[in-house]
Amino acid sequence: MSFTLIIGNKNYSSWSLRPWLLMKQFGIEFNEIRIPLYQTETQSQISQYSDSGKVPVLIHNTLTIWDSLAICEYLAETFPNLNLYPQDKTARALARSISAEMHSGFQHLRQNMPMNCRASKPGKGMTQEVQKDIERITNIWRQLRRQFFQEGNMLFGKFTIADAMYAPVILRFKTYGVQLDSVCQDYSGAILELPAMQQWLEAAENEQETISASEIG
Ligand SMILES: N[C@@H](CCC(=O)N[C@@H](CS)C(=O)NCC(=O)O)C(=O)O
Repeated sequence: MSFTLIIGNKNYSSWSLRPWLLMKQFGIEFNEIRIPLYQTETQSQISQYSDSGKVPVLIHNTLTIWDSLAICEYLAETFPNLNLYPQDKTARALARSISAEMHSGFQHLRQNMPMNCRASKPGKGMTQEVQKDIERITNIWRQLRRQFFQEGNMLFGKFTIADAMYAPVILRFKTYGVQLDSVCQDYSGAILELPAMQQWLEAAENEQETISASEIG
């Protein structure tokens, strides 16, 4: 099987991190093509792979799949034995719900605290609406950690698509110094310690491009 994942800058591309981390965590091998975003040639480069004009894009043999959640779900179906979503149907429904909620929501957080792995801007970007987004996210984490703590240190015990979907938020919380309680801190710490996350952060550190819209504050 041949997979190629097209991603954006590791420092900024929150959507790219999701399938990238998922594939690394489950040992699904892929070729990586990185396209720096918002440069003159970005759109023509992305259009070689997808008409969506956006990354991530996954090429699997002759099939093109775009949009981070669609890619994750496609991989879950392609590797049913790996349990990319929890095996239990009830847990899987929950994992799908929170993944979809992340995919379509939390606009205030996204807008005011753009992912910028290299930066440290404690206190920047906080508004009442952002605070509400953070409260919703941390409530989800607390509830799941209570429910699944015996099975491991990820949201559903073992690493699943849900953790991949929330990984960029953990990087945002780190950059903007969002204060977390001990449960959420432990969960964030466990994600940040994953070798694949460390690898992503190291690569982000070494990138040269900057995107001014993400350098707010
Ligand atoms: N909902 C899409 C969003 C993808 C997206 O917005 N990607 C951004 C980078 S993080 C992008 O490609 N931007 C390039 C552009 O708009 O020119 C997904 O989940 O993949």
